[in-house]
Amino acid sequence: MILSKFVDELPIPPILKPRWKDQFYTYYEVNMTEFSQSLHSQLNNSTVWGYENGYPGPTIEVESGEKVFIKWINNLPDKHLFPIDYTVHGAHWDVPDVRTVVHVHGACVEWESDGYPEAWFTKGFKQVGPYFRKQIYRYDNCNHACTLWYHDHTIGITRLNIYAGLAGFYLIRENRERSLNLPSEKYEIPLMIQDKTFNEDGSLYYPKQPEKPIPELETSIIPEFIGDTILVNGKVWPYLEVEPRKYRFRLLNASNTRFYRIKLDSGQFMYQIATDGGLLEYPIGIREIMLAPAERADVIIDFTNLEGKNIIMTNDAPAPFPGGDKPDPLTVGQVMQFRVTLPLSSVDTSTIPAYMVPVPKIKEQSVTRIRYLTLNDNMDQYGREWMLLDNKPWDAPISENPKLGTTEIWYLINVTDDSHPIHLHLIDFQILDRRNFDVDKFNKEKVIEYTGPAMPPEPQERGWKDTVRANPKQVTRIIMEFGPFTGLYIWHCHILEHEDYEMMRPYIVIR
Ligand SMILES: [Cu+2]
Repeated sequence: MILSKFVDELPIPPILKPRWKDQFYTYYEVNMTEFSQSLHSQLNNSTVWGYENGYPGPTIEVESGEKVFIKWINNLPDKHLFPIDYTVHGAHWDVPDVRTVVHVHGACVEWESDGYPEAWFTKGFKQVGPYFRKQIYRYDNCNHACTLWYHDHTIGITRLNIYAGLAGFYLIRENRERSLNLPSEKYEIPLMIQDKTFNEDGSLYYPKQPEKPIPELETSIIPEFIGDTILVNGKVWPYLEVEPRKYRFRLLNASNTRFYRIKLDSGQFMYQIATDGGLLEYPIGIREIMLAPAERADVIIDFTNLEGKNIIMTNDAPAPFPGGDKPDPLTVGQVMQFRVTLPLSSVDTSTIPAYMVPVPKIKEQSVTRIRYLTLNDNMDQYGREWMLLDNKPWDAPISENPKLGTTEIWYLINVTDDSHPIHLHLIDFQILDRRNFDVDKFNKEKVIEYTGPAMPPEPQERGWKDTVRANPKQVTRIIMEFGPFTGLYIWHCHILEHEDYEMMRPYIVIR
């Protein structure tokens, strides 16, 4: 079934209203429910899951430093929308099918409120996972202004819960950013990009088995999910009417596996102003931007003098990345359309500033510990791909235990053929460099022999990051200071099919 492109308007998720707000703190309640929603006007409504009856969920907007409490409430039915593989870690027969736990991606947050994958809970908190600590999460929002997002993180079924619709934006604001006079209010729009596949009846499709089925299993996890349709903010190939002026877009790749290399078919520049962790030192003009799952980029697009033009946001990243097929330019090679059809409602006084905020480089001399961590590709007892971090499964004893306030460098040694977006909870890091190395020699002798020079991060990555593309046959080095909280966090690949099986590890920040 081929759906027409650019026939539905881009939805913009509403801003969530707090239940309580005073000078000391803010309190929200967020319900997770199942409902039906139109994802394209030529499709029957689809059954989805969402926060506050919306997919994507409502946007949560907070100030930097604001104390926020959120009660995440599971009001989902007992039956899952998608087939569960009970051989996957944490998703065995002994736990209920429908479990949830919410993680604010990129949040500086105490561990008990971070959404640890084994801190899941069911409807009415009737059953909870072994690491469940509290019903009401506390967020200190110690980040600077940035684009974060909240999403499900339940052990063994994250890929299914997010695919069902459990994701939304979480924006942190700050006067430092307001003073820059960037495009704001209705000229500031979040764009959550995802890929999905539909059944004829309009329901969402998620495979029960990989392309080469596993005969012993009724349902098996797949090595990656690649959808044949692109959605932005929960609409298939939407359009957005814009005024001939500057806009700020907060781009988020919330797909299971698909990477996007985004361009405008007008060939014009986008001005990137922020990375995962907030503003860059200065805007950079770019013609394309790469976004792996969970990566964000804030860009300003200037539609001035483009009255009457239609501009398509395109994608030419192979899927899976980088070894997969190039996207069909007529379908998944397109993301959405901008129509410069609205009259200019007032003079555009917003600016693209020459300088934004300091982004001090973390000094390599301050490092107290270096860790060498491999990204591995193994095979399980069914002959399936079994991707690991540091060659250890989720359940192996904790091996990464940084001390509070110390700085470490992690060498992400990728011996696989895929690019893996590696995400650390709690902290933001900086990318030092990437470097090709001899994989065969490493596999045999466990020594890194570089085969090329160290390559600095791309200009679009030279800010605070919480997710980094660790490319195949490269060593990617990141540097970070651990804090301000101690406790149990995780690091993982953000390809959801990898994270569920089982490219995810706990780490602990100790005193
Ligand atoms: Cu991965």
